[in-house]
Amino acid sequence: MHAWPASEVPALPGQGRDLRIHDTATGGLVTLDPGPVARIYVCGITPYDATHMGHAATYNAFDLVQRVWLDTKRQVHYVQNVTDVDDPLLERAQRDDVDWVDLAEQETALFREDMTALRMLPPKHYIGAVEAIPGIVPLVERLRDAGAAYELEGDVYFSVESDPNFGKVSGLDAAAMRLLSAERGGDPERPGKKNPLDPMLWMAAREGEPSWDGGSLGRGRPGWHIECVAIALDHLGMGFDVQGGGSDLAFPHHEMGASHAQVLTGEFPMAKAYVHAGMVGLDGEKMSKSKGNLVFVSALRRAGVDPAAIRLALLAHHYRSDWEWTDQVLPDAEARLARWRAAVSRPDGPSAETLVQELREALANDLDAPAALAAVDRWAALQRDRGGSDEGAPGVVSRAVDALLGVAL
Ligand code: 5CA
Ligand code: ZN
Repeated sequence: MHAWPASEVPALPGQGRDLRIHDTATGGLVTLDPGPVARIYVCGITPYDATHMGHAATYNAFDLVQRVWLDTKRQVHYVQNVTDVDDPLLERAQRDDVDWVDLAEQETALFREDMTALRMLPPKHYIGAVEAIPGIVPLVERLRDAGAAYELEGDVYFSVESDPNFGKVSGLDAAAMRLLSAERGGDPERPGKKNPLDPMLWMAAREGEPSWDGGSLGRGRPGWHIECVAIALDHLGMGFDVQGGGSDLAFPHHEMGASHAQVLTGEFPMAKAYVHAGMVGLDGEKMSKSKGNLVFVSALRRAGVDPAAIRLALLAHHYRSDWEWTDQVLPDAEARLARWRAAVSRPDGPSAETLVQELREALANDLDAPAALAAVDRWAALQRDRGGSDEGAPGVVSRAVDALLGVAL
């Protein structure tokens, strides 16, 4: 699958600091020390509806991770999937009486447009679940042959008890896991499972649903967690630096993925840091495709909202906090954008040196984007109130805001 074009990332004078970021698995901050090529996997969309502000906020967080790494003069190897076959997608296609392939293609195309407009850096490998099937089948066979998977009425389940480290990513107790499993795509109530939490690895072909050749598994389609494991291991290998997604992916998705990978490779963890963004809500509820309480990036763009303002609206919230999209978020971001643009549209101004340092420190400190915005606000206020004689400083600020925050002034 093709991704979207990369916007240019200006090189800044000097060098940024190593990223310290919150890791869900250890429950604390870790300083990542990637090699010359940092490796990151971010869970992609299930393309049955348009990109909403919650998705955009999550992808914004992982875009910042990359910008921090690029500023430390590393390269970034970024992989993202598209869950282009799964129950919610098939259900929506049926509800709307459209072909599921067309729906997935349309929504993925719209996602690319949104990501391009928001200046999110593209993954090097953008891989659909369907195209990953030839790599998924052998992994499921290996899990089965290792005794970590079992069959139930033709479906193949992973046995969570085969992994001694099961539970270490999310740190949840069994009762909490069971609740979340039911809410987030699992089937804890299904009779015959060894453990209610066991997730499906391969679903046998169902009447009227798409299916693929699964070798010794028979025809069917892949489970959700093994999809991301197969893609991540294929393109990044074990022990990559960050696996990212929204906090709703910590359990079961990232927990199960780590478990699959542990049994397959004997290693834990699959990612050095499990990084989770908070949930964006609207009217007191998590914004979600199934609830329908959505603010779409594409709708705002169509209404003429500057994508840079949308991006600033996202950046105004710390990636780890849960926050609400209110009527005030966008006007605030637009006003800030206007102040910043006025401040950089002069040939000279206050020195940009401290500001670049503040931006770097803020982002390296668990992606503290609100602190980064506050630093630019201070510089812009100084420029407005007193000006400065540093020739070229506004240009440096403009490039720094672009390189580190993805906002084109
Ligand atoms: N395809 C899977 C991941 S492999 C999936 O979760 N797709 S999704 O379309 O439902 O979500 C895409 C990303 O957006 C995930 O990282 C998810 O955690 C995140 N996300 C979904 N809703 C919100 C929300 N309200 N706030 C913040 N992030 C969200
Ligand atoms: Zn995933």
